[in-house]
Amino acid sequence: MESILYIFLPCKKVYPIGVTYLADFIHRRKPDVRQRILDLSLFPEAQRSSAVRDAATEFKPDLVCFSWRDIQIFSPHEGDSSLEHAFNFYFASNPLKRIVASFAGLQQLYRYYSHIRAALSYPWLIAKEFPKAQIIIGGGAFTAFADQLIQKLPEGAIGILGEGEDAILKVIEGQSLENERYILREGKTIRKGQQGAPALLDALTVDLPYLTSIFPQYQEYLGESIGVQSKRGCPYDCAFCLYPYIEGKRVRYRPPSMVVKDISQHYHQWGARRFWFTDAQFITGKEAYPQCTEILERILAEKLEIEWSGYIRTSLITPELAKLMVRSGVGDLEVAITSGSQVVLNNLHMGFKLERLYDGCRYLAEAGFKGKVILNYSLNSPKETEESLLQSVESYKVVASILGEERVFPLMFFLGIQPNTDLEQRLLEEGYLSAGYNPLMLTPTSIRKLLYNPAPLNSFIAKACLRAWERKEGSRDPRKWTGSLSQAPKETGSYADKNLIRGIEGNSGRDALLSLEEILRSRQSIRSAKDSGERSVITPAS
Ligand code: B12
Ligand code: SF4
Repeated sequence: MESILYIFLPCKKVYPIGVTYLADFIHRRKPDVRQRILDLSLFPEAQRSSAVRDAATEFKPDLVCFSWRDIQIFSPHEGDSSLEHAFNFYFASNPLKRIVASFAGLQQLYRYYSHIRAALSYPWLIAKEFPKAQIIIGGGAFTAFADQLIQKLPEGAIGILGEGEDAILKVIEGQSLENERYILREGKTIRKGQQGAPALLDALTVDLPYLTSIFPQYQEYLGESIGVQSKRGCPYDCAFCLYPYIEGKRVRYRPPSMVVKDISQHYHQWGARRFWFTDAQFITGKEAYPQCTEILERILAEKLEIEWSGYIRTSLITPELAKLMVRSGVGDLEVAITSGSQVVLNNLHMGFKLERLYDGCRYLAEAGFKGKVILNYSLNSPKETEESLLQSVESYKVVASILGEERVFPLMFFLGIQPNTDLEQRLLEEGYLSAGYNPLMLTPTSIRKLLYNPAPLNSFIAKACLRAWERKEGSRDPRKWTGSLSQAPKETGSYADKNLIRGIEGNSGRDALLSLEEILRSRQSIRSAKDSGERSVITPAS
């Protein structure tokens, strides 16, 4: 095979790092293979089919590699209006609000299904109009929903779960895919392969001038946050998380020199100043300290004045790392505290102690950290009680007292049930989910289940959230979110994960926690008044 066209399927604009790594990898091994990257997100919806057709006609690819990053639109967090509509629909006491929410929900469902239908139409277009081209498809969303999506793709399209470098190379060389995580549909039969040894990342580095030449749309990302991967894999077992399924549990490191070379090339050649370590987890454990330390030291040594961020286990931050993080330009951070109750955390196999998380925040504060922190809470996780909810409110207060209230933004991020996670397995066993359910099939009943917020605590958690969101309606928090995560610093609302910005600007998570505390305290005092009433009735007789 002599030519590959990579098509990044449309999603909210985000640097298509996966396809850039794939193209780079192939170029190093097969420099004669012609390659081109097409990012469909950058086209208006109506022009996407012609963009695919034109690129395929002009480029004449032997292989078309589709990269499907996101599907999720019913996000379980308050940065996304779909959660608010869903909560209004299920829990609002005002019937008018329920009706309005049901219309908004229908619109969202329509958008959700059209998004999937449109994304599927591009592989079908290639299959019909360019039948000689082999189709391969991969990416985060494809990996998450491979079993469902393969049924909807043209027969013969090869699906790859997780990393794609070796698989694409094998397809080009005509080698067997038996040792890769492939999925293939032949009529009604599905065939799957299992990955042998995952690729080592010791030679992975990006040749930016080459990339620039095959990705003419790169200019759209000048000034945006650029993704850089420093390792693959996560050894933890957090029950709701799909990342170890996607990347594997074994951590594979890229040499720090190569990671920083990537950053430095983007810095000098594209003028990039904001970076996101796309690792499932930047600090995967104590074993990762040498690599993380060297990356940050090299950023400093090369005088790269950047702002960076990523998913970071605050519980693993040491005083030394905190200093290096701050000096090398760490920006705003998103910290998944999940719950303020150690019992809930242990039940989710989170693998960290709250005290260590607080220590990490303390070290950051001592090192002069000036960024903001989004503190993600997954209220109503399994084993949640009224008491543990109050502990979550307390934990926010602890973090706010360490870092300063003006820096800490709690965000309600309910557990979303994803396929191939431990949580999904548990809920199937408990009968909460029924075997054979389709995670892509959204109905009012399934949405209610997949945004995990079960009875009996659900209604007053929802009440607290709705109360907070209503209060904030139309209001905007004066504090701007401008850290490293922002994609366009001049605008507001430009956090790299633009979906979260709503929650930050309104700081409504704080209100939701405080409302929850109010509701819980009043329930407690009603209960104790009732108890003492009962006791005073009993006492005279006894
Ligand atoms: C880092 C990250 C982010 C960062 C991105 C920062 C940045 N500037 O890049 C932030 C925090 C902004 C983010 C946001 C969101 N994310 Co995110 N994110 C990730 C994460 C952890 C890594 C993605 C990544 O860049 N990896 C590194 C690159 C090199 O890998 P890659 O792109 O996946 O490509 C590799 C493979 O997928 C494969 N591959 C890719 N394409 C192709 C094509 C072919 C043909 C082949 C063979 C292989 C192949 O090979 C590549 C190289 O090995 C993944 C989870 C994970 N561990 O993968 C979730 C993930 C991709 N995100 C996800 C989602 C849903 C989102 C959000 C929509 C969440 C939300 N609702 O708010 C938002 C919005 C994203 C957007 N479009 O704006 C989901 C997607 C699955 C789904 N349910 O649809 C994932 C899988 C997490 C999850 N929930 O399980 N995200
Ligand atoms: S939540 Fe983070 S630490 Fe836990 S398994 Fe997922 S990536 Fe790893």
